Amino acid sequence: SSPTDPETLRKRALAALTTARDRTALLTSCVEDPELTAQHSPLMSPLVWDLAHIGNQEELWLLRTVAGRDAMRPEIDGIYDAFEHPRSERPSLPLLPPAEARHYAAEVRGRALDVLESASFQGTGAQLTEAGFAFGMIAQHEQQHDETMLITHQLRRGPTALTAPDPMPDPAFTGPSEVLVPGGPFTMGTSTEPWALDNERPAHQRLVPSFHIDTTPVTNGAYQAFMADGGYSDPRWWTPDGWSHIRAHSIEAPLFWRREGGEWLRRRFGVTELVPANEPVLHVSWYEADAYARWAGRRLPTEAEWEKAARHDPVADRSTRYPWGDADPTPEHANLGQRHLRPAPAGSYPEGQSPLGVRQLIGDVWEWTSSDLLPYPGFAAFPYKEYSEVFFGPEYKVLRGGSFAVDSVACRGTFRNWDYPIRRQIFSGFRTARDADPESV
Ligand code: AVJ
Ligand code: FE
Repeated sequence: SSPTDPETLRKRALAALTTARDRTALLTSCVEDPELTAQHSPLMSPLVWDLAHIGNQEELWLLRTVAGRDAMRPEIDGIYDAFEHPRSERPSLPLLPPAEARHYAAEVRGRALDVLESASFQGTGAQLTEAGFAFGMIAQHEQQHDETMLITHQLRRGPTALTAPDPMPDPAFTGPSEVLVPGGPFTMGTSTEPWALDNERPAHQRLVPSFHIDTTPVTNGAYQAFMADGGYSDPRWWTPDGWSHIRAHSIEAPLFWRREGGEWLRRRFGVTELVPANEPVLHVSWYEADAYARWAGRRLPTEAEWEKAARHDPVADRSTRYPWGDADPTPEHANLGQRHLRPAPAGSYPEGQSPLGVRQLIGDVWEWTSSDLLPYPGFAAFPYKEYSEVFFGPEYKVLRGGSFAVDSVACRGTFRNWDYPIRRQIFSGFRTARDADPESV
């Protein structure tokens, strides 16, 4: 549940910031310095840009805005402003070299922890520090970049730099393939989660008609059936934009897959392996997810359907923070936090299932929804328009539920992620849904 007493929140903020920095340190020390400044993909920043950008955002919000300090290095702000330079151009900027970037981020962190120690989390006019929000926001920002940096590692060529144990397999899942979510209103979004970001707010009622949703994310095995049935060469399954995109780029399989000797292989963090049939499919675009669903005679869930499946407790008739209730995630609930560098087999994590039995809504793979990223009724940009507001509109599709690569501080039933429908270097998968038959309601 969500604590409100200042000392608990202060400890929580310290732990969240420390966890994030440990992960950042690992992601930026497991390769040699030249690998930090290299461009591994035009889709991504050099790792050393993420590192100093993490420090720069922390300086901007915790030192300058919360504590009213002067800029430490005003001349670097432009370089680390994500809106000034597209990712593809960042390698040619005069970036702080690795040692300087580490030093800058560490210096900011030292001062930020002093600010945290003395910050008042209550009082009038302290909207940014209320319940430790600014500190939680900065921990979430760093963790989001830690996921981004893990994507850069996945795109990187050469031998693996990161290893982690595989998820412990649960007994193979044998339950029903879909679950009926009865129609009716539910509470979407939140007004009480202390560190929820602006786009998750406020809580509001949504009427969601009855629908069925897959019990687990769509697996590689199911996706291969779509491929074997000629899914990538049949325009019936694709939106016009999706069809022209896969044709123009000769896309015939998920990213990182390759066919060899009649088998599908994939490259995962520098290692090539057989595609595991029972694992949720990963590295598919919204176009691919949408086409698969149409081929299967189904559709992607709307964002509201996804959140109702993940949060609505039909017995208590209220929305919970997570599918399993209000308790913070543990390793028994979900595959989060880069503990594993892959999704767990479909049907894993029985302790993390929803009251209706839907599994793996949190963790494993980000799930594409059919919805555009739009503000909730009553939305107010906070603390800056560039976090969410500038992205609202039909260009971006919403992803929900988090992946194995996201930390629990940046993952909850209300958390919203978004990307262009062509993107697939992200840790994206999906599940499908369908309208309920009138008789079953
Ligand atoms: C919400 C994941 C789309 O990575 O562009 C990081 C998060 N915002 N720094 C992104 C973010 C500012 C954002 N996503
Ligand atoms: Fe950022």
